[in-house]
Formats: sequence, C-alpha cells, structure tokens
Amino acid sequence: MDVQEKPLAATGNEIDRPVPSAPSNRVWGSDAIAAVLRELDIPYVALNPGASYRGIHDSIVNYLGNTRPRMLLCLHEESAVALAQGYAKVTGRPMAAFVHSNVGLMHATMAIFNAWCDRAPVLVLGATGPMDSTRRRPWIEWIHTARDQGALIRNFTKWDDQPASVASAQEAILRAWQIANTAPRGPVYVNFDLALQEDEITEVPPMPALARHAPPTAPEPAGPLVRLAAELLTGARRPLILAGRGSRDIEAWQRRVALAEATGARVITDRKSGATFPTDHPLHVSGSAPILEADVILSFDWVDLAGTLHTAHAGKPVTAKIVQVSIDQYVHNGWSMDYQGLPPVDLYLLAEPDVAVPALLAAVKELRPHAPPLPEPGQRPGRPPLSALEEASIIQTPHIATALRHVLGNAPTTMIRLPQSWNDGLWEFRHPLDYLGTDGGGGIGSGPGMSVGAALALRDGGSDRLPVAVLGDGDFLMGVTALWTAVRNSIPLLVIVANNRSFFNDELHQERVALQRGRPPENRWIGQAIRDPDIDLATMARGQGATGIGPVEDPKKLVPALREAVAAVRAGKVCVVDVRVAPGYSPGATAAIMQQGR
Ligand SMILES: Cc1ncc(C[n+]2csc(CCOP(=O)(O)OP(=O)(O)O)c2C)c(N)n1
Ligand SMILES: [Mg+2]
Repeated sequence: MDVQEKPLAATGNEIDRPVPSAPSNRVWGSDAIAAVLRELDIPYVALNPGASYRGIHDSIVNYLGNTRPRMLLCLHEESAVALAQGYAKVTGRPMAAFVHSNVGLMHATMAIFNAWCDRAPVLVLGATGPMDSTRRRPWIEWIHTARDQGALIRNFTKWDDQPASVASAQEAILRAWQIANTAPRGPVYVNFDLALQEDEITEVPPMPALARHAPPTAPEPAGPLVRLAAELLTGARRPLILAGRGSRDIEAWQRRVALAEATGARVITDRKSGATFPTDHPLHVSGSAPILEADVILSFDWVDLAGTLHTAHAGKPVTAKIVQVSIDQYVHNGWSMDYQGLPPVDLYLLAEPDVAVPALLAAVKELRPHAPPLPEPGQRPGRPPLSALEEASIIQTPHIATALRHVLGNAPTTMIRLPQSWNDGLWEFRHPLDYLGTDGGGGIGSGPGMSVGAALALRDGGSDRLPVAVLGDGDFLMGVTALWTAVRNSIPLLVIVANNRSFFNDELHQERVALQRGRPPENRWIGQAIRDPDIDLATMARGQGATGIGPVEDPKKLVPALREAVAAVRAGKVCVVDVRVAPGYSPGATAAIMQQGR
C-alpha cells in the first residue's frame, strides 16, 4: 500500500487550522527550513513543543498553514518518535518528529533506539540554543545548548547534523531524508540553531530539485552469486528459509511465497519482524527441528541468525550451507550490538531480501521449472475453542485471541503489536499488513505510541483493516498518554490490554534466579507486581477522551466486551479494553523469554 500517494482522509485532518497570516514579503530562516519539509511531502510532524524551535514551529503553523506537514501534538517525546516509527512500519516511509533541546531529545532517546533496531526510517528534528553565546538569553538558552547535542543519539542514528546556514539546513534535511530512506533504513537527526531559525532573510532560497536527490535504487545482488544460491537451493534435500525483515509490500510477499514453493523450502518467520509469510501455508513451520534438519538455509535478513543457529544446534557446529541475504552490515557500528552474533555464511548476497527474491526466483525456475509438490499441512498450534470461555474461571491471554476472532470473523485486521504472553499460532497472518512486529530495541512503553502511528497510516491509506494492538499493562502504562493524540486526531484504534497486573516478564527472571540460588521463588512478584492499588486502565483511557471498557475479569464477558469495543472503533473511536489475565505465559513463550532474556 502506498499511503503517501493517496490524499489524506478528511477525518481528523480538519482540526488545528490556523487563521491565515496577512500577506507579507518578509521571511525568516525557519520559513526556508520548513519549506523543505513541504517539498519532501512529509505528511506529519509529531511533536512536543519547546522554545528552542519556536521559529520553525511558527513557520509550520503560520507560513505553511499547518498542512503537509501537519502537527500532531504528543504528550511526551518518546511517543512522538514511537508514533513516527509506527507510521514507518506501515508505509515504509518517514514522517517527522520534532523534539526540544536538550531535554526533549533526552526523552526521545529510547524511541530513537527502538526505531534504529527496527530499521525504521524516522526524521527526528531538533534544535539548540544559539551556538553564538552572545545571542543566548540568560540561563534557559544556556541550558538549551550543548557542545555536541547529536552525540546523545549518534550511536543509534544513521546520520546527524547541525547546519550553520539556511542553505546548509535545507541540504541537511534533504540528505537526512535520503539517508533515512536508503536501506538499511533508520532514524536520522537534524538540529537547527535557534539563531538560524529566527534571523530574517531576504528571500527563501530556491528549493533543491528533488528528482536529483532521490534515495538511490537498492542494489541488485551479483548475478553469479544468485546463480550459486539457486544451485544450492535446488540441490538441497531439506531447504529452509528464515524469513526475517521484509517490507509490507504485497507483491514482495507473493514473490517470497513463490520462491518457497519453487524450491520446496520450509519457512520460519520471526515475531520481531512482522508478517513476512503466510503462517497457514503448508510450508510454514516453527521450532528448532526444521533448522536442525535443513541442509541449506536461506536467511532473509534474519535478526540474530547466529543466535538462532546456535540455539537450535545447542552450540554444536552448523553443517547446513548458509546463504545470507542482507544489507544490514552497512549500519553496524562499534556502539550498538544490535547486529547480534557473527553468523557462519557460505554465500553472502549483499542485497535487500525483497530486491534479491525476483532474481533468485528466476534463477531457481531456470534450474527447476517444475515446483515440487507441497507437503501436507502439519499440525499447528491454534486458539482455544470458544467453549473454553464458558469453562474457564479466569481469562488467559489465548482467550483474547479466541474472543476477538469470534467477534471479527475474517474481517481484515492489522495486529499492530502483540504482547509477550501471546503464543505463535493464536492468529493467522496472511498479508504483510496482518502483523507489524515488535518494538525493535526491546524498549517497553513504545506500544501505545507505535500503535497510534500505525493506526494513523492505516487510516490515511484508506484501509478497511481494523487496527488492533494487544499490549502488556506495563507497556501500556509507560506510554499511555500517546492515546490522547489518537483521540485528538480521530485515529480509530483498538487497544486490548493483556493486564496481568505485573511486569511479569521479569517475575520469570526473578523466579529463575531464586531457584538457581535455592531461595524462595514465591517472592518473585516483589518489585514487579502492579497491584494494591490496582490501576483502573479503562478510567485512564476515558480520562483522555477514549472509550474505556473493563476491567473484564469474567471469561464469559470477554466476547460482549470486545464486540462493544470493535463497534466503537468501527465508529471511529479509540477504545481501550482492560482484560485482566492470569499471570503466566505458555511454556514456549517462557522458554523464549529465558533465552532472549529481555
Ligand atoms: C524501558 C524498559 N524498561 C524495562 C524493561 C524490562 N522489561 C522487559 S519486559 C518488562 C515487563 C513488561 O510488562 P508488561 O508490558 O506488563 O508485559 P508482561 O511481561 O506482564 O506480559 C520489563 C519491565 C524494558 N524492556 N524496557
Ligand atoms: Mg504485565
């Protein structure tokens, strides 16, 4: 879906219209800077305000009329950036987030790290007090100034700049946008000097020719290597595809499926990377066994290939031939180790998987024109039956899937986020927009903001998908005020909180440590449980103008509660359902947490 090609939906975008300014020939530096955002067709700037960028703030409101980009006021910088990450997750493109110096950027850091690890393009914009100290207002503008503000986030952004003239500021935005949009994508930061913004200029310099500054076309993998990979795949007895990072593009999805079918490769997907392959396809598998059995493994930018192979083989050497298709090493640096372990690779196709697949598919079809027969679909984990809701005395997270599926039928849905207590198999993914993946950097508190940004992109794309986020209560509580931005801007969104009244993931860690040390594991909840007083999440939602339902404690009340919630969201509302779930993960989820050690 190409969200940006389509006109913005009227809903929610008619608010915050400024009164027009009187006609004038006078312009300021910040007008020229803001004009580049318009030129780049940046649709939104999520922000929390600050005096350090009051010049550009004025330009967006009064020079550009608060349209393209339009402001989305956020109550915390962390949600402003998370919103932009969620938007990028759906569209693949950056919107902007504006953060105040230095404190706003400090608030934003975790969200920028999440976007970095998620390889999500985000244009982070900020400001500094004047670098010319003679122009600083006493006290506050000294606090707004740092020698090298970008150093705060340089280790987990692709590029940053603090331009020293209006023309160089325009160029910096253009370069930042180009870099953010070049794979491996990621956040970039441009920091505007207050004096630069506020100095009057004689005229707005001509805009750079965008066509001559487009992001480069992604490189194709080398032909002979593609041929070698195809030979390996067609000669394999048990080929396996690890479908890691991939785009939300439906055609790329279909080609991925075609490649798996042409080679007969089984396919494993990754919760971290969103939907990349139909989970009810006969070739879709899970667990360690297919990895152990494989003689050729094709990794599509799999997050932590080394760790996955190591775990499946319990540390023993990997004998399968490994074909890695990834361009990710271009953003690896010496600070962030989100690059994970160094995998053994026999054949390295330095290309984005979505770019490599057409060439691989053509080469495979040449070598083996007839696809092997599809296997019989295997036994898959599923949802509890509806009757489980009648029989259970307490709600478990899987019951949420059962009730939601019952209420929705097969209506198109985007699972924006799923909590850790959600098992694979609870929901089928049949389209790249069926599920958007995780936070990226493991930063709790990102769920609400990311969900609002993704729901915004779905709304503007004219999607008929119901935007659903199932969040942990800890995640919800840390980022809850992001919901106000959704209400304010009429962004329909269903948030279901799998509320175990605990930072439960860490209870499991405490239990493990206590058991290892022969100490009482029943103390695991201390410093973890969010109880006494229990927090009324529905009231927190209502307090921000959203619909709040719950707490739902009785399994029999889950279906009616979700029915009411879905109706509210279909009517354009933001709705939060507080579902009190039993603390506990499935054995599979618990093992994953212990291994991945969040
Ligand atoms: C910013 C941040 N602080 C702390 C953590 C450590 N942490 C990982 S998971 C988790 C618990 C999350 O609680 P919740 O969202 O309620 O999910 P639950 O584990 O209860 O299912 C915490 C605190 C983190 N990942 N990020
Ligand atoms: Mg919890």
